[in-house]
Amino acid sequence: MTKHVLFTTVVFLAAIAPTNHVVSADPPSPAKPALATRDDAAMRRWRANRFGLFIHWGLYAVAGGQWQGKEIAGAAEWIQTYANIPAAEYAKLAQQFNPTKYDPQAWARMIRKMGVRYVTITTKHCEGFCLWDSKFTDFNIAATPYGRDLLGPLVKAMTAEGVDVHFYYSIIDWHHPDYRAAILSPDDRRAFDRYFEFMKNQLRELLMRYPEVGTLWFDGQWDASYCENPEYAERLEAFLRKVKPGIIINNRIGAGLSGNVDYDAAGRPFGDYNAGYERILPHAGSVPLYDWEAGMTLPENQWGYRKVWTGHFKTAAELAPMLAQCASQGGNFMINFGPKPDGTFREEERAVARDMGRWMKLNGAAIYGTRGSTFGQPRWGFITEKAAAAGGRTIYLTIFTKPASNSIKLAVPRPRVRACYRLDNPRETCEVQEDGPHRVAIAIPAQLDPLATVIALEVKP
Ligand code: JFZ
Repeated sequence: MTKHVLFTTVVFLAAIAPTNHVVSADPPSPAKPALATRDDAAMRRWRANRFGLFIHWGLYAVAGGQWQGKEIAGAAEWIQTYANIPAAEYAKLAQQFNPTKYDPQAWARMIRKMGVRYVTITTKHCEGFCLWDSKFTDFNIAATPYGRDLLGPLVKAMTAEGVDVHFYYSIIDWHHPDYRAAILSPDDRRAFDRYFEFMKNQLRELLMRYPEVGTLWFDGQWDASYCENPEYAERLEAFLRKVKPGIIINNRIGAGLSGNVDYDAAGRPFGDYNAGYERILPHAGSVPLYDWEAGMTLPENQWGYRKVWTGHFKTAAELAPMLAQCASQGGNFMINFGPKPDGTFREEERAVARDMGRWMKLNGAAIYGTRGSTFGQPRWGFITEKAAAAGGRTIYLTIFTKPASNSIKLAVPRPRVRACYRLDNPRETCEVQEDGPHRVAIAIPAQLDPLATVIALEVKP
């Protein structure tokens, strides 16, 4: 009887224990991050997707980085702040937001062909404008000449193409009358409490209305009102997990300033993954302790649409190595596009979509569903691994810089090698020679892909 009660209790506790905070005792490796790593199906899918597209779209796209004929320095999606635009003045941009060329099917096709497996779209950025016709504010897409929901058709089209949708939501809101950057009086407290209810209502609305969406990406957590009162973050996270069990949330829901992993009062990290790698990757070869994702802009720091790009912007030649590096360190990589106000993408972005897509179509197996490698960081590129269908594993060697020796040495005994071939043309095998009892030397093909060539090495168990 006692045994039975104990058993029932254990089963019951296991059933109610949050699956999202399983702390592993194993030493960290890119294959198995050590901290608070979920291993349920949704999180495994999130992780296997590896390559995402961030989309920043809102009224700032109408301004395009210019105000009253002047180029405003700083990130285009922050123009309201940088140009000191009064909220009422800024809100008039809604009368000009009319993306008549918005074609969610065309977006979804381009995005699927680009090889990305998920899209994170700004449902509401700091400006407070909502891309869906929210019941809880009139400052939304319904009040524009366009007049109808932008998110629903996107979720439908992406889902039809097999691309997941994640929702970005800013805690900062420069439009809502109850938002406070700091709580300095009891009135501020009451206002911010009302704003907090508004956020909860909007997030519940989003999760109920678009049930396909299972990941929330928070931002704008650094104002004192929110980050100096971490009980808001704790309450918000608990609320969301109740509204949608199994939901995946980035750590910027947390109250910390840095965007890096922060802990709640019980010592658990906020959220399920670290979204703090912003336009920066972890040091090559290091092992982040947590599921993570890096976000990368094409120009230096522009997320929303800016008409005039000056200076350098990244092309696939820089982005492909970043993607491969992220995968080799067990993280996701998300490239950012800022659509134009008419609903189309600028040529520089379409070129990135085409070039990444061409490479991913041939070499995606080296990215999707892989884990980081335990071989350490080589000089010539990046390594990922995956369990092989025939047992054992496949090691993907993504070569960006061809070594002068024309060969790659790897600590694998020759008898363990089952097959070695180039991933973009598996019939073209690569010669593998014994290079000592514990090492092979792999011959690098003569003709390399202009972006990167992947050698797949299948190793028996
Ligand atoms: C924020 C936003 O301000 C920006 O507009 C954009 O949406 C981006 C994705 O997120 O900017 C940040 C947030 C966090 C860091 C840097 C920029 N950070 O942690 O280094």
